[in-house]
Amino acid sequence: MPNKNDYKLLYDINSPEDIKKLEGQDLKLLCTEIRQYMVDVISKIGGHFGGGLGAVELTVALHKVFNTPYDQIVWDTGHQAYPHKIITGRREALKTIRQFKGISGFLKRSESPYDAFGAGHASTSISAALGIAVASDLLKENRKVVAVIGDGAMTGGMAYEAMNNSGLLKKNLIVVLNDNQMSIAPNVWQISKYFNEMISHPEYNRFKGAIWDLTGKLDYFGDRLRKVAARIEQGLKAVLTPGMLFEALGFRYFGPINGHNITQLVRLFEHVKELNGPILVHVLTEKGKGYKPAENHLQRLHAATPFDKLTGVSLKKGSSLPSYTSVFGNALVEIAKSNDKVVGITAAMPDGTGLDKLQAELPERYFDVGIAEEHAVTFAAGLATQGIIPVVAIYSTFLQRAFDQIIHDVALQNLHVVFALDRAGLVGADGPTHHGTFDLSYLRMIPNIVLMAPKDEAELRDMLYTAVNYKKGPIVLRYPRGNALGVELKEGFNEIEVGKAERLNSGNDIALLAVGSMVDYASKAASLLAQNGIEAEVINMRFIKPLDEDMLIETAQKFDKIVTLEENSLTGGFSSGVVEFYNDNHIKVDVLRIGLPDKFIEHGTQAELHHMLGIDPEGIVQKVIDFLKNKNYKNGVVA
Ligand SMILES: Cc1ncc(C[n+]2csc(CCOP(=O)(O)OP(=O)(O)O)c2C)c(N)n1
Repeated sequence: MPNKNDYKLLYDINSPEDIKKLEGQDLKLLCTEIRQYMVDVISKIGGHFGGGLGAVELTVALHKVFNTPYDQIVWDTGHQAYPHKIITGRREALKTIRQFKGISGFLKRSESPYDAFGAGHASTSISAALGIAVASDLLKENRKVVAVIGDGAMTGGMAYEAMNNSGLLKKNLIVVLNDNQMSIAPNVWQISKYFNEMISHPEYNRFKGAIWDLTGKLDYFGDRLRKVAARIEQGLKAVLTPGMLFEALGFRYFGPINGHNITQLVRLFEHVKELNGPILVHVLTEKGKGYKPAENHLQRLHAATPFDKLTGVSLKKGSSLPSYTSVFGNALVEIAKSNDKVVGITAAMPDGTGLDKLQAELPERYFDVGIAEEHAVTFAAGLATQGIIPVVAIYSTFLQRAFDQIIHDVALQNLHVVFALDRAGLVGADGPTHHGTFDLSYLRMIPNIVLMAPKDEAELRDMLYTAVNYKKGPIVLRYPRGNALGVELKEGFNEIEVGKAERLNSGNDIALLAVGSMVDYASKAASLLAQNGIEAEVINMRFIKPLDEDMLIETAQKFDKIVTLEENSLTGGFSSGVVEFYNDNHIKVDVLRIGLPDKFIEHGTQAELHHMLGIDPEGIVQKVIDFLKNKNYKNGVVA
């Protein structure tokens, strides 16, 4: 952890007010110390890293020039905001970032008045900032509003919807494009190619000297920019700089600017702060800047587990268990090799979803569409109309973006699209913006959809195979973040009968009907209950839709009390389906629903959260014992 004596300035910076007094070399030193502090802390506890390192000067310059928190900075996605947290009163709290009861890894309005808008999912900043700018106008305030958006987030369509609207409304809004040419993986943003072509254009190059003076080499900002700006006004800029696209959308374009030159950034922001209308400042930065191991890392240490400060090498011991993600990625490659109709689609998460394996083995059947989940789904629907079998691999939380596309473009036309939802359930340190706790609810209500969850990695393989061969319509499998159970993986695949549950062990006192990750917990709970003399029957329901109705009827005939278990919101999820079925068929049975309450759940490790919510084996045992004693329950909690 950091030693205060190693720092000259940082420990005197307790709010942006303290930065306003700094100039020249002190600002540079502060930037160096912020990086040093990030390395000191994040090497110990892990966290998002590369994006923040690249945004240090940008962050310091914005807080120096703008009157935050009255003026509002809206960060996109939020993983790059660690420097912002450090200089807005959360230097010490950074040591708790992403930990249970610690500060959030993203922006959070309830955490600080400096967090103008919550973030976690990408491409929201311009829309939110425009809303704030319009409100400022309506309320006759004179706030400055700045959105900071990465080039990765610029692959999300919402950014363009917001820019189009900004051009129309002509409010005072500054968008800073933080362009490091990286998403998590190398970015697929086509416009950056256009920038590069423009920058290497001979006409542009003739003026490059002047622009370069402004952006990199000379530490002043003044007449020269005004001269360039004058040219812009004369309409020449469109052919001389890469800003044409933004100009067409109604923005005045400034850039490209060297995003690591603090002096120039400060001067530029002081200048554009006084201008009216939508402004776009294009800042070139380097992800991982200032920390060699991050600069050299393939993904610029976008997110890191604790690591050795000198080498950047992770200190996390590799697990002997495979992750669900890697089992999925390998299975998809195997299946795709034997079925040439199968393709994989990711929305900017090749490694996170395991699709990097398909990319390596069958690149022509791999598609990274950018941070564009809505497009990914409708793109898949188009493919499916032609008999291609798209496997759309998206985290549960990010698929929320594509709700209408799933209904309107896929399910309504009953197209055979396979959805592989990674990170379903509680994801841990990323917290409420990233928990995948709603998919069973938001998918179960959609006609034509088959919805399933494997109990372990062997079943995941078979479910993927089943889904690819299903052909009758949309089919979804959802599986958790993290390590699988370590069960044996046999060669080849078995098709699972759609809508068929599996009884794992018989018992006489109570039935535990579980889906996905909760099947293992239910089995463990059953063993613990056995030690208390309670015989629990455990059923792996496998399908949330269609439910195995025969199994539900049989179970209700055998037991007075039934427990459902799911790692999803109890509102509208698996248990809702079970209760609806019993109610609609006039079957009287007492059902205890164990799952997630109707609220947003904070961050912490998965184990800490499971324990807090009483959905780990011990918590389940307690609930079952209370249930058998006829205690009243409400939403899985004793009333
Ligand atoms: C809707 C959505 N999809 C996927 C992600 C996962 N994700 C987090 S950061 C990131 C890359 C963002 O790249 P960029 O905006 O350029 O920021 P940088 O990390 O380069 O600073 C992605 C894909 C997300 N946060 N939101």
